Amino acid sequence: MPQQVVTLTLFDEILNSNWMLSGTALNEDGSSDGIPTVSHSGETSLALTGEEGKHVIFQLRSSSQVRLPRDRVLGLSFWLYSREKTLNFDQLLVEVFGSDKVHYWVKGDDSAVIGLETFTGRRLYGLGLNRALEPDTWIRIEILLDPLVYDPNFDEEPVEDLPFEFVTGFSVLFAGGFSGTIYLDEVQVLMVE
Ligand SMILES: [Ca+2]
Repeated sequence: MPQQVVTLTLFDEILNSNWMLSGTALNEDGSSDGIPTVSHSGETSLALTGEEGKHVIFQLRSSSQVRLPRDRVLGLSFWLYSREKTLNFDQLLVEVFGSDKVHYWVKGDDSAVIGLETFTGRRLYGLGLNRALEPDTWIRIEILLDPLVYDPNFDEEPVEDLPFEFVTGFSVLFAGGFSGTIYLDEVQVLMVE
């Protein structure tokens, strides 16, 4: 029998209560004052504003009702949009965080780190996307963990296997040259039942 894929939605109109957000790409007061509201579905999306180095981290809370065992997590998906500027796929990096100790995100959890500062990172051009994201265009990004390896232009050593127990979070990082606002909508974890 084929495996049933289930999706857990982290953000569509609001952030799912199992998750929290932190990071320098969020608006300071959490409001969207001055930032146009756009959405792929519903009324809103998550606006991220910044330039190189700014980021957001989706963190699974210790009180989370769900757990994300690595062997059941297929990956992540979200819709991505830039209203005014072209976004090149080397200008955004996605990192996945995992733990061998606990099922939730803990700052500085290095139980699953194998000698590298960050767990794993992949620029979007590493996802088979080979052209820039044009302004005013939504595109669905899907990041599957199994084929995920270190971006050779970001980290030096490719790691084919990601040996950890739980997925605990992920981050989206402005990686180079882009400054402005991007939007994420329908942010989901893809799992097998
Ligand atoms: Ca939405």
